[in-house]
Amino acid sequence: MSTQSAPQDLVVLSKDNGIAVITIQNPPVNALSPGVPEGIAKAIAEIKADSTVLAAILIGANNRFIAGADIREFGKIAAAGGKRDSIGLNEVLDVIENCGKPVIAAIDGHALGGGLETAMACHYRVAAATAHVGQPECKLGLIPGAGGTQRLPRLAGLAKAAELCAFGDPINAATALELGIVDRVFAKGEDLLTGAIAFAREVALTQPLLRTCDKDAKLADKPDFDALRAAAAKRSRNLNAAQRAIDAVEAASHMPFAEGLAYEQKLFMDCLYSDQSKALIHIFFGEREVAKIPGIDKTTPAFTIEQAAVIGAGTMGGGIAMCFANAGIPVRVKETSQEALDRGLASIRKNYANSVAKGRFTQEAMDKRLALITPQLDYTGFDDADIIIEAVFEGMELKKQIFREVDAIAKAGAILASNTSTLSIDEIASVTTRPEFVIGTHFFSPANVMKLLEVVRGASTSLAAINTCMQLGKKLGKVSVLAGNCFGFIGNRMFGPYRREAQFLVEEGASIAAVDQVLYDFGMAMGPLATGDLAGLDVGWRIRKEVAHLQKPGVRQPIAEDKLCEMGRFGQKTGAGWYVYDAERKASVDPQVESWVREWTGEIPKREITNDEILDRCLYALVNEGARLLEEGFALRSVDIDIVYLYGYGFPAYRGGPMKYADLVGLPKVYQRIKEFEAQHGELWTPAPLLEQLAREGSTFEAYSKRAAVAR
Ligand code: 3H9
Repeated sequence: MSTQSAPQDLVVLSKDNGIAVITIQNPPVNALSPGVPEGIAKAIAEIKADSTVLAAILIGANNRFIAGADIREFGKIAAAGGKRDSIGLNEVLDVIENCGKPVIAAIDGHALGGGLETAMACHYRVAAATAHVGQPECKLGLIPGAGGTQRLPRLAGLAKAAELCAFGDPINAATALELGIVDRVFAKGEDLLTGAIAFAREVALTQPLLRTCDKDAKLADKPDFDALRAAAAKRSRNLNAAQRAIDAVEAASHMPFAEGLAYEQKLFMDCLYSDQSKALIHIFFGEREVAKIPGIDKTTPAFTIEQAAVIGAGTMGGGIAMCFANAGIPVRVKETSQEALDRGLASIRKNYANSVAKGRFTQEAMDKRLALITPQLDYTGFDDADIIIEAVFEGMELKKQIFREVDAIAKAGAILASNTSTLSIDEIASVTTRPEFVIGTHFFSPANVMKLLEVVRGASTSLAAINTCMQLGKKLGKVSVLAGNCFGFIGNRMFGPYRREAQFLVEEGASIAAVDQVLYDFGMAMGPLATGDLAGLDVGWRIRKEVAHLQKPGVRQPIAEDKLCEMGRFGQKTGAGWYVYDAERKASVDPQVESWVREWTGEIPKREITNDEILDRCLYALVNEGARLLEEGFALRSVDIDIVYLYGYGFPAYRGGPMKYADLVGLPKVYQRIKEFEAQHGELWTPAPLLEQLAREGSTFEAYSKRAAVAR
């Protein structure tokens, strides 16, 4: 056997008995970074020239095929006006397809994006049973840019190709086989390379050599592309890439391959230059970055959570208990009365039963999950728990009382966590004998659904406790973000000014529906007032009463929500809040509310308010507070704030989160607008010093975060 390495050993070529093996070894995911396409092209040239080689296998090292283009390169390519450090992937795929000898892609792990495109340019594809393939580019605001929209329809048909490119979800090997994307799947335990070599001899060397670009049979069946575009618009609201991906697949239905490829390339480049793609790539890396905490590395201990306990079986407590049960972790749930306990358990059961009815999991799985939840009225077994999470309503005295009690019974090393959404972890920790094990684990409602876990570190919280909770979040299927201990932490501290402005706008004459619609059209999952109704207006009302002594006299406060709460209008749960709700919780505008607001705020002059003002006031209130949080160190990086808003507050991923959005708008512009608001509305709009500084420097929050990380 002979072995030869291509540039930097990213691609290794070996030959054995007439079969060449090209191995990509670019850890961790074998992305097509500069050097890899060149290495493949060089290996193919060598195979072509070597008359002893009859066929070639293309495989990835470490049981991974290719995770796609190197996403880190896209920013550089966009900034350089399309210039790349590497040869274009299309050129290399052309070389593979026209090799003249069969090339077989052997897929293990993932063949995603450019990875699947590379595989499709090969003459055959074989896969391990555990492999996945997909065109996830739209999740990065892109479309496939190396023939994916042209070759995939030729293998899987136009409709399936459009769906795979526009939704971006990977499929497993069995489905890929069914669709014709792969030609053979090996059973678990079979060696992929051995199987691929056998396939080469048995099939590839006995059949005429066919290129994917020539396979036109499946293009005859044309789906309704407009219906596909409508479905994509419903599933991925405002996502340009999903629409353009379908346009490109549609092109395959009426353009020759080369023309379709050129059309795809044009759309790909348009997407690459778009803000949506910059935002989504920021989110891709951000999701991974938030797990990186200065001071925590592989040597930092993390305790295994095998037993959990939750205090409170209300909406939050019940949801948190479900998170543990869903992850297979036994959990005790304590309430103070049988009635509250029964209510909490009934709600958990109903929730699970809904999931079974919708086919999300089986009755058997539901029974298993329920069996992991132990309802109780006392602290029995709490001394065995590795983590105890308090999830009672927002009242400092009650929380302190509970922490005194659990401190007395919890075992040494157990984590004592509070699900508080605003209150001081340090003050709570102060009543315990183990502040290093006291931490905030702020779940978002509904806790069993929302992906965010805000982990809040107190002044004394140990790195081990933080590490444990960050890892626990992962185990519970959450994205964990570390926040510092300030009022409202990251999410709710920013949410306050955001919702304050939404209310002020109504008090100044904007309609309730207009405020919500503008933010919804921007891409938020819900408008700010409707969100208040969903979460319960009483939650904020209770918190405002708790912290009333901290309010600065003479500074304007919103009035309407307190008044609505005094009337018993807490939102969806009472059938009325900003809106009125029918039995199915469908909202309608209640014209009375706007006239009440006019009455309650008679001294505030009413005026026409533009949609631009609604948007800027709500979003820049978020940004200004985010800038303070960043400067004060309560958020580690601007992307941490973005991820909190994405997974906790329904901020659209294609806007990148509030801080990335501001970076993309341009901080000088954001700063100018905030100065205008300051002139009109006073000190609530004083620009954050960091925003002022970065605007002056023409910099961004992202650049500041990178500088700060280097300095740490
Ligand atoms: C594309 O291909 C366009 C084409 O049409 C071609 C056009 C010309 N690039 O997720 P993990 C990093 S677009 C660069 O934790 P897992 C990741 O940041 C691309 N880096 O592992 C992380 O770094 P760090 C289409 C990448 O095992 C580390 O690798 N492809 C890339 O949980 C480990 O990642 C995609 O969108 C990349 N392509 O999951 C696939 N991928 O350690 C994107 C990962 O510093 N990737 N990294 O934090 C994935 O979905 C997952 O990484 C994967 C593995 C499922 C593959």
